[in-house]
Amino acid sequence: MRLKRYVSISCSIILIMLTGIFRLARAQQQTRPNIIYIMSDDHASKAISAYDSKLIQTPNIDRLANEGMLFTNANVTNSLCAPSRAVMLTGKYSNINGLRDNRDTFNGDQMSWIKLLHQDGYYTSIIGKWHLKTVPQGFDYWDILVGQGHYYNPYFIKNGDTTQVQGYVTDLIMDKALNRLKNRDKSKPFAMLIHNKAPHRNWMPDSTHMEMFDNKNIPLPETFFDDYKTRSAAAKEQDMEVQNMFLSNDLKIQPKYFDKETGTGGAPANFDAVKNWEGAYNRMTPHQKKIWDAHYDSVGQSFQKRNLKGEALAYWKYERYMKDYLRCIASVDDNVGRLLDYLDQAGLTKNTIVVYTSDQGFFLGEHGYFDKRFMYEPSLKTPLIVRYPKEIKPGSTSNQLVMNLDFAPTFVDEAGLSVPGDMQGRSLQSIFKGNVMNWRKSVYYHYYEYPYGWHKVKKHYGIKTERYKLIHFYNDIDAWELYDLKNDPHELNNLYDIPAYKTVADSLKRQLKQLQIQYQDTSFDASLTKEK
Ligand SMILES: [Ca+2]
Repeated sequence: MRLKRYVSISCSIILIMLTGIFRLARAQQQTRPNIIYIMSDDHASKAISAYDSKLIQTPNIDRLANEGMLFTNANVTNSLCAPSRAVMLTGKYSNINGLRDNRDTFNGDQMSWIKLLHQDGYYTSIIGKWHLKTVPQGFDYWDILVGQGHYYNPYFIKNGDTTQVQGYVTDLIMDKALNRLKNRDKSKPFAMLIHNKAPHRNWMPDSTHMEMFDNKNIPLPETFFDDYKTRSAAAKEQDMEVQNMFLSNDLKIQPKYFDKETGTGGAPANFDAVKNWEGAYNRMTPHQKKIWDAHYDSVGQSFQKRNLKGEALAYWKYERYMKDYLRCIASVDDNVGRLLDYLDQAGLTKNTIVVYTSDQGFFLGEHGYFDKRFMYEPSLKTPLIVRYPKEIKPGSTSNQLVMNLDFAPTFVDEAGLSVPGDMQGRSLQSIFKGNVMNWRKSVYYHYYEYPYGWHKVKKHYGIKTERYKLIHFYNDIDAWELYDLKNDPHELNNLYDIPAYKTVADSLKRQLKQLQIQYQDTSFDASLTKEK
């Protein structure tokens, strides 16, 4: 009798303990954070009012900053679309993940943070621009743009099937993301990547923003008419200048309003700008064209009448470029607002990490440039805002040297998993919580896309510390540049040949060598060879 009771009590205790363990496990499962990673394409920090309110107001992206953390010194490892995406997924530099420039194909068989979360029970999805050529792996659901994607009536590939969808790309991407969030497997935490095409070239606004900025003068950056004095040939020999933008493809002037193109557009020799523009224009439906023409025909007529030359033409191009670029961002911001409203309504705000970033920065006329690629600040730095109420104090700012290399380890860490030893970035969790002890003091950069492709920016690598930046351009040039970022934030004075800075340069060279060893980037050929 006694034994029976003893067994019965013991069983009850074990049952209670097991129930408790199961409950705890389920609670942990439910409290693992959801992750929404929004990445726009070519969105410079200066075009987000939380960073700088001179160009545009972005109240919805600013809301994320007000409720989360704004990073003022987030850097990319290789300022170009596809390489940046490969780094984000793998947490590894281009030399390790194998995608060095836009010609390369991503090896999807390698490990990524999304695969690790998927294997551990996350519902994973990606909507929007993919640009890695191979089929996305590690996603329960993928609905991606074909190639670079189009602003109007783009093609999407949904889990393998291609269809053209009528509408404006930024709205369509968010429509699809919201639809997927509503129809996801709700028993699991989720990780969703929302990748905008906007504000990538050729900057075609939607109908509701075409007149925005019509009566506004866009301030010209103080370095717009740069003479590249003191800098190496690299700064001068690029083909990145706003004054060389295409009238048709970039600035949407119909060919009937000009005799010939007034620039190279930074394009390879066989690129036909007019044909490309006509292709983009003819994607629109008759109704969309009518709205488009009602605005842009008068722009073309005005251009034809004015017969602009020299600096006046360069300034006109800058304003045309910037207005359309900013209008595309206005759509992005509206759609971020739709997402944040949904998260509130669905009760997901508290337990969801929301990231807003870009695949790199972008030149908005600094040094006379557009595009990216250079290790100079406007393209090296990328906007980064993270909201996660459980860890991040609202309205906080971090000026630490963080990188796009850090996304993969951060998401793995936040999901409660061990960060693989071969990921080269670091989890940002300690920074989210306000602890910046032992954070990195320098970042390493390496750009490869030369001489093929666009814009003729020479291959280069370099180191940036909190104070200085040292860059080495190589391949068919052997040129070093050194900047004091504190006294020369616009990077106009190359100090490399100044004797007083030799000690600084030598020290940076030693640190650069260490970073190349740390990131296993020592086997490339930095000699004066013309081939890759
Ligand atoms: Ca990009």
